[in-house]
Amino acid sequence: MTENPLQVAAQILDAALLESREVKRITETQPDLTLVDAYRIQDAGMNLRYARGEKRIGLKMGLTSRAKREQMNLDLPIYGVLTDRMQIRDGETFPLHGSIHPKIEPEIAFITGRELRGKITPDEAWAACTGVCAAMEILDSRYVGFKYFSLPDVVADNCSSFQFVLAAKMRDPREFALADLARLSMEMEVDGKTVQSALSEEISGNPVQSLVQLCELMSERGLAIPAGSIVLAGAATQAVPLAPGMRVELRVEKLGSVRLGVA
Ligand code: OOG
Ligand code: MG
Repeated sequence: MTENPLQVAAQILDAALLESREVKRITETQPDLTLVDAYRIQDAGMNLRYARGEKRIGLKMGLTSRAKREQMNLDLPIYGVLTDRMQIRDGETFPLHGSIHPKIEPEIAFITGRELRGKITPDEAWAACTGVCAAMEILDSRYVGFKYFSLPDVVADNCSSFQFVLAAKMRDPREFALADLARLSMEMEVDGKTVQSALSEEISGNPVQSLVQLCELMSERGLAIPAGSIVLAGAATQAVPLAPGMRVELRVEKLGSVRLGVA
């Protein structure tokens, strides 16, 4: 009997997640891995998590800013899945144990009010949102040294997703014109000192454009964004490594702030 290599890869990455340990890049053993098959590994990995009771509650876009594409040396937007167990509440403490080499990054999140499918315009995407807020994503690649240098590797690893935190205060999209979303200053502080800052336009030109791209990427696979999804638009700046005792805060103009402590 031959084992399905995509399923094997999913199991290797899942074991690394469960045991908080690094593994070799999948493309070291499967050098011809395509992006299409990498998403299949991601699906298989998520199925293992759903079988343990995790529920899908959203999606994340990655590599939607120049800063992130340069940091990771990769040049195409990608997407991953968010589950209920990945969510930390605003102001909570991140335990650090259980992670490998976590990094945090400043994001903007949307809540979708209806199913989105196929080619949509930014106006349609924005009209479908029922909430928008400041958010931070904690990444934790399962690969040695948080290095992968290939899109299929990072997609197979659910795009380095680990945890995320949404601002407790969700804003009503009707308070903002679509163009306003591209002009928000974002400042991420560690222990009261600014470590990263950017304008929200760094995210896809306008963070709503990330939602449009997500819809397109998913529809290429025959999928839709379900109503009620949390969608992370991708980081505006490079990610910052987490260390014990840090207090991290992201302030987004007009949206408010979101905080996280590190144990
Ligand atoms: C890939 C995930 C990128 C973002 O916001 O750009 C991402 C990585 O950096 O390992 O989440
Ligand atoms: Mg991110």
